[in-house]
Amino acid sequence: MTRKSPRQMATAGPSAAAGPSAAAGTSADLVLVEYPARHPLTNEPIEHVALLTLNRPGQLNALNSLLMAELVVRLQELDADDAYRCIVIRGAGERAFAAGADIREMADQTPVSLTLVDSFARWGLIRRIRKPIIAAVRGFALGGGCELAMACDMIVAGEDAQFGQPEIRLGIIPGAGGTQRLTRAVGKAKAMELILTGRSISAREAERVGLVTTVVPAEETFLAALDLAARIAAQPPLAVMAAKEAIDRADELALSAGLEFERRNFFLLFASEDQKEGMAAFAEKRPPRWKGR
Ligand code: CO8
Repeated sequence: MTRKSPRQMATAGPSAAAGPSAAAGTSADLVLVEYPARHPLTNEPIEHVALLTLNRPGQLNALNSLLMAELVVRLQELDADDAYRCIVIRGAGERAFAAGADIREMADQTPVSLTLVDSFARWGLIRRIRKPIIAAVRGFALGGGCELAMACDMIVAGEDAQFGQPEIRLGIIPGAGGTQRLTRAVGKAKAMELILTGRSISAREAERVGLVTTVVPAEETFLAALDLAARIAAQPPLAVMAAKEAIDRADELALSAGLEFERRNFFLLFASEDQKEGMAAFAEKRPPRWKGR
């Protein structure tokens, strides 16, 4: 059953379901929520899938601190709600996922103000979300926008997507994981070229170098991301979480420690009802009914 917190009730109504709005008034408007996500053609709810829309289309969804704070709160709410098993993030409009951190907001910062506010700490909280997150990217995913897409677990890119870390052209460097995640995703040689020149790459090049999961015609991006989310949400949620956790360790641990981590998660899942159900359903030649326990 779908549970809604008062925050969710405030923005999950018909206006959110109808699609991104052009004007963002309150901080809640900066991230639109759809719980559950609805199929854009049939309007049918997509079971266990939630949709978040970055909603500053007039600024190409530039990530200001209010938007980032709202995004993290929404992700944490979804992570804590058993009704949702997979999350899709997209940008409002067709021009951008997000064209970076808000440059106007950043322009007058000092090392002291950045240290005191430490808004980048929020990015660490995104990493702790245990449910899979899919970025549906159309148009620009630049700077912080590219970093946000990379902080998600998978990227579904439209053919019109452009990925890049142009910070160097502003006299700075990526600050929310770009030098680390891009390097892990595409290797040092490519990451050096992209970050040191600020060049953007097309969706096809991003696919070639291993940055994105799949590339689809631009107008099918959202649908393809929802379809992927629905296929993941149909899997046993505990196993999905355990798999995500183990895959994430591949970037951080030595192979022997990563294998050990995987083995422990594997053993643990044999304590779940879903493991019994999955194997019984196989033997009985019927579809499994997952409980998430
Ligand atoms: N910040 C603020 N406003 C932006 C941003 C941005 N990053 N990107 C676009 N906008 C605004 C423009 O100012 C413009 O607003 P207005 O109409 O009020 O002038 C509106 O969006 C439309 O943009 P353009 O008119 O520029 O549209 P174009 O089609 O001509 O150009 C571009 C599109 C090429 C994407 C261009 O907008 C651009 O170069 N944007 C900046 C891209 C960039 O440099 N991104 C990196 C920013 S730095 C960064 O992300 C550091 C990350 C650090 C950590 C993250 C913490 C959150």
